[in-house]
Amino acid sequence: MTTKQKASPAERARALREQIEDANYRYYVLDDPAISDAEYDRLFHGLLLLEEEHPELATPDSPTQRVGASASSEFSPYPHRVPMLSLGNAFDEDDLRAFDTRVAKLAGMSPVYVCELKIDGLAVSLRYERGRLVSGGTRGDGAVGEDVTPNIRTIRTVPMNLRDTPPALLDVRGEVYLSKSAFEKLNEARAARGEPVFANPRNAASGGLRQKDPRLTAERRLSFFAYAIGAFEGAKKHPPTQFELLAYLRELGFPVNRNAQRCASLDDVLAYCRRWEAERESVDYEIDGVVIKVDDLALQSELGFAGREPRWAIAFKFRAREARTKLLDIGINVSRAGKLNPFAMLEPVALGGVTVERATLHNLDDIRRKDIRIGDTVIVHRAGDVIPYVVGPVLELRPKNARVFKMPDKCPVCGSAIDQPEDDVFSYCTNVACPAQVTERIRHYCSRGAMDIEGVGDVLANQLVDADLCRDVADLYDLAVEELSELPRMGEKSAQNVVENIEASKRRGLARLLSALNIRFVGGQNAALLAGAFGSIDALAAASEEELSAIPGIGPQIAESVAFFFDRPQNLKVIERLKKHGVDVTAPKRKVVAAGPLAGKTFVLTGTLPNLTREAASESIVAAGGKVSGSVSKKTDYVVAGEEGGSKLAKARDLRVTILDEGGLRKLLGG
Ligand code: 3BA
Repeated sequence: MTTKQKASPAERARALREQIEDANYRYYVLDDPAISDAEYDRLFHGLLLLEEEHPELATPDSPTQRVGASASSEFSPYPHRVPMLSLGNAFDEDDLRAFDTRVAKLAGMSPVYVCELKIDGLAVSLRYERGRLVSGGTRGDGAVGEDVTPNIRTIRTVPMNLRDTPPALLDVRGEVYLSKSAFEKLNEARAARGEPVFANPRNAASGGLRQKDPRLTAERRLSFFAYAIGAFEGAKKHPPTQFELLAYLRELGFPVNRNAQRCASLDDVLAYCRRWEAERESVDYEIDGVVIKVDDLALQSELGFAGREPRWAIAFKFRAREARTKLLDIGINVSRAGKLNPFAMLEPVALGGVTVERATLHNLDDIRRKDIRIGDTVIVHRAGDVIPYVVGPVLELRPKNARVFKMPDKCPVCGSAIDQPEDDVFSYCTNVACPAQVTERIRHYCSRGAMDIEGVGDVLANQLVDADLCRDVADLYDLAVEELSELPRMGEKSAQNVVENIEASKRRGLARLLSALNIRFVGGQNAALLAGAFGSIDALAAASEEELSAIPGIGPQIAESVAFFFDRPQNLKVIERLKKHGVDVTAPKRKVVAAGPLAGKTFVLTGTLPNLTREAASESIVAAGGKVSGSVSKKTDYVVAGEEGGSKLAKARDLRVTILDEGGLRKLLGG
């Protein structure tokens, strides 16, 4: 998007207009945007500035002179009796402060606002005559949209007939959107049929609304939220405020978002924006910001418009979570389980406040399904602190020399053969002694939640494997100070410390040892359950799959994996050597109270509790007859949440599951 340095203002304006027109066309007509909203805003503002500096360049056909784009010819025009406005944007708190100052100055006072979530969908206008839905159209350029009446009728949450005493004529405005869950289902079904998947719910909704065949629209399961009115004639009551207007729309039978809030001050507005930017994942629809409106409708009309934008409303835009960048190459990571994980090596790109240059690519299947090629421009998504992932390629920007990725047939670390199990989307290195696996296993064994051997992290684990001092975790207990101190950057003193820490790890007990051994599906919680149920590693190793899955909280998948682990001679050999070294392989056996106070209750743990470790918490729950599960569902009775409980906490709120803190759990446990 660079314009030549020496270009004249007129040339720059022409170039910008061309790019904007093209983007509009792709966005509105083809439904296939080629640039991000942020890029579009940049172009648009560039042109606005240029035209401000050189007013002679602001021709009547400039995109700045209108909003949106011309309607595509496939649908009949849908003229709006009252124009549909557009919203100015605020990108940070300063922009919001400036908005508030402007409004306060014009109004002569500091007004009350209403904050609404900005649903990331498509604005539509629905016409009701004497309470009956007669037509519906898209916003289009604000003056004329497209008539999509048959498609609107397929949206189940759009009322066909209004309740109460409806006005003679009513245009209701709102957002057509696709819920995240409906979007996922839709994409799964499309993938299963070998059809291309949608990049986001908005594109899927937009495509759905503009289907020629309404049956195809119906399949998309679109939804609707009402938030404004246009024409409004012959009504008994006229709500005096935006907040009451929302309540009125709800009374008439429209779905209205429940999270709208009155804010008496700018500080409240800022707090609302901050809160929802942090909690945007907690609702089942995409939101891309907050719309802030002056509450008093009389004051709204006093404030009026500037061009197409109301002076009484503004959209606060959340920070982007998606960006486009170039996929430079695809690398392979070998995990401690030998799993080959492809990852994207990207041209560094700023996204949500950090620079992203690596992203997850899930697996080969996913790469194929999305048709991601090396050299492609790709969309990268980053939600919260989760590792960024590649959404998909931007096909129209694919260079001729883009390369299809091939999984290597040899392990990139040790050169051994690769196994691709038939019912698995992942490939595995078949060499249990693969240094990548050994290094990762040693690092994990020594990590804080496992045997907690301070001093053995990434670096030392690598050195130990490279110097052939360790081939498995049992070798750790043979390490001598002299050997260690010969390693680069390792002094006598630190070598001494490491050996002492390794010695201390012998007393961690069975639960920690099990979670350190890298058994599939056995993390801290399951390790604690198994240790408490069997009391020693020998008893556990001797248990059959049936005996294992009889333990409360241990499902068939975990049981199978544990039995498999103890079936393998190499693993038993390592355990024998750990025992010889004096590693404690026992645990206090738990007395299970079948009819304990928590009998029949299912718990989910999330976040960090102030005093209890997760293992200790699940131990006590199970000892009291309860069950601990990994994910929140309708069957969950309690979620025990500590600090920073993320999506599980949100889901619990959504499903109205009782949420306890540590104190609440202690009370249930009886003291
Ligand atoms: N409120 C979008 N415009 C909105 C009525 C005004 C308005 C929006 C809004 C102009 C949302 C611009 C398109 C338009 C109806 C014009 C909202 C949302 N309010 N909650 C202030 O959730 N996306 N968008 N829509 N008229």
